[in-house]
Amino acid sequence: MLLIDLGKFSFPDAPLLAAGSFLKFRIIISRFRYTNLSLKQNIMNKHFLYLIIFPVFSIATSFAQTKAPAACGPVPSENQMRWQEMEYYSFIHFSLNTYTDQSWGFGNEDVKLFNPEKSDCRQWARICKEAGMKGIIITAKHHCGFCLWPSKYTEYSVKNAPWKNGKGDMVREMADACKEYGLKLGIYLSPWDRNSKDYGKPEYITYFRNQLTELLTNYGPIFEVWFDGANGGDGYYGGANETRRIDRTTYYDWKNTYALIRKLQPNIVIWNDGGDRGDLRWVGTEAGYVGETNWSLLNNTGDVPWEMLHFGLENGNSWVPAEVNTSIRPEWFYHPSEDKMVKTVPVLMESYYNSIGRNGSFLLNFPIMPNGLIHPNDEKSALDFAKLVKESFAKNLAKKKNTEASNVRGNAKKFGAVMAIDNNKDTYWATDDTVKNASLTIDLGKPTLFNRLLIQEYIRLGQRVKAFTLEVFVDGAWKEIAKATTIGYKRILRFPSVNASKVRINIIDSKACPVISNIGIYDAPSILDAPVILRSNTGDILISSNDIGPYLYYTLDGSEPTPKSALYSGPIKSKGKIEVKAIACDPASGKSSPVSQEKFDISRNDWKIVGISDENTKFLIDGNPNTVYHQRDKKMPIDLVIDLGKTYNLRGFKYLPDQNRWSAGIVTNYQIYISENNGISETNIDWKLVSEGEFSNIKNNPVWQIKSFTPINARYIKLRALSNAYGDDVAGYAEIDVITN
Ligand code: FUL
Repeated sequence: MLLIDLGKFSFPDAPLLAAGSFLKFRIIISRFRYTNLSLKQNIMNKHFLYLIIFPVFSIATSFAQTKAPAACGPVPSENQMRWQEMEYYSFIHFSLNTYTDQSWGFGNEDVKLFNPEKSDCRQWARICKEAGMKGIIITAKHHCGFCLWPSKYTEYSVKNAPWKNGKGDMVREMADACKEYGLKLGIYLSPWDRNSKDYGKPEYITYFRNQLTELLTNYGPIFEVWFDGANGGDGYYGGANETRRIDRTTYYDWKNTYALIRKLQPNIVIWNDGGDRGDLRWVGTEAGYVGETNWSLLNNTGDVPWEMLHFGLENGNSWVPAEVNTSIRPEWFYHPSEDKMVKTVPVLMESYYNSIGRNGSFLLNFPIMPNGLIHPNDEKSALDFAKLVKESFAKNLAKKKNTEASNVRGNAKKFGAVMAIDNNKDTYWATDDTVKNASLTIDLGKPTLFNRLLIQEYIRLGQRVKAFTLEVFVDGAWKEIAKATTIGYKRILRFPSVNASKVRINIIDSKACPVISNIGIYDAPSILDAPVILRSNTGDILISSNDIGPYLYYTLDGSEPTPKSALYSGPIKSKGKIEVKAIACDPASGKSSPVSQEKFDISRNDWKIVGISDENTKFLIDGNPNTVYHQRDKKMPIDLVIDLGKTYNLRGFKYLPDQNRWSAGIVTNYQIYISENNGISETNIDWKLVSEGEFSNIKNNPVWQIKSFTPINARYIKLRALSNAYGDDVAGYAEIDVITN
């Protein structure tokens, strides 16, 4: 038998095919073994055999090495793939709540309230299109049960509203506008219906499916259906006015409901934060971000705790990617009080990087005003945000640059490093099967400024990468500037601008050989908003910026800061009165932000909240506007007494109300008392009223409230809350401060 020296051939991954080929060759060669031939003839035959075997073998092995990698774990369906590539789309929240200033309707709100005299779905579609979105999901029915389309199965719909004399159909108008603007249409249909008399009974499931059938049959292709997780509780329920609880995992019989949906709309994706696993998952927060580590996997059965929603499940057995939903305002429905609370471009940009930039999609909500339009503030923010995204990713600096990889699958051209920068989403750089640790280097040709890395896996073969680093070549040496975990469909890393001639991406851990379909290097404009200046109760001055990259410069003597001023590198110790001014500067362009400025009075280090043992009182004076202390255990008027630690000559008082989305206890009417008395017992402090009145417009504009009074010596102050913006017995404080003479 003729044995072939396998050492002459390289089988880097010992692929099965090659092993199989080897067996076949042994069989062929055995057949050529003629024992009765002369030695010369045998030698000739042997040479002849090598001549045949070499080419055949080479073809076989190279075929083995250039086969695409096998899928790693679950992969997306075509519907999920199509959805993932949409990346950015909108929610529209519009219902009777819009007219009652509520978040959730009870189900008994009068249909006659619905009369959007200027309603224009084309305005919504135009804004979404101009904002770069690819679709719109409309709240066809929210929890109150009111239907934006004339459903055959209920009277609680637009057909009984004054709008268009009951002849209107908002879902139809939305569908037509989407078509006109080239957007896809999605439907939000609340499973919970606080109007329906049947909610909680088996009959409701028929009603729910009938409505789904109407929506998924009459309005053309629907890309996504959205089933809210809020299910059951109190409600009107046809006049019963009671609490109805359901088991959201079983009540809706999702299995059969899903079958109906897929029959009616085969190309749809199902979002469900309730029962059976849908095609997409919630990320566990409505604040607009998903975990830095984000696997597009979950298990297809079992509970999904918060961590799984937020980070996915590395070894999950089902492809369930993340959709990041948030509203452009604090609330989902329109409230006039939020007209000045529309998210700014830096805040939206943050959500962009923490959703699309973290392997998720971005679902941004527009609340519709009672007149039926999107508010101009919301439009402006969304369009300015779109402009910045466009500018940030306008020019891929890696395009057409020389690229090489430490390993290329089978040394095959079609898996070469260049496939990651060829702007073709269907080609990719891949390594041999055993190589899970590999680098790709892009030579930019000359020192080039950049601050963003965009990287994508070819997820049709599963999500693989567990960790990677980014190095840059500066001044003749490699320097690591970023380290991250998962990639998935798309990952964007932000870092301060660097001026480097080469970029190296190191995949340092992967579930299987990495398969990278796209890499981009960008120089995004810095977001140069005036920095935020805070002082903690220990006196530390903290300066922060909305972007990763700009340098922060400050002064403490009231002078204007410039890039020659002190560079902020961490908390600055301070005592007593101080004025801080700061700017953010982009080192690359040299541009500066507007100046921000804060005046701080005495340090609050020695302050004590008198008579309250709750440790959350620290939030009153921690210098952080986002932390709040609420007094909830007393009836109005509610007193808050502070011992300043020693006597000061006071001339004013400052109050910052709760800044959070579900703000509570915004004090509207107040009295301020002071006392010089050193007695700590609340009863023997001898109080003097120094200021009283209202914090006007505080609910609509919850900024610092400053009240001055005639200077007076005092060690104790008392803020008496007489009423709050909601008429209940809560007093909330983000910060309290005093002004000394
Ligand atoms: C939540 C709902 O309860 C809100 O009202 C809103 O519709 C949001 C998108 O989902 O869970």
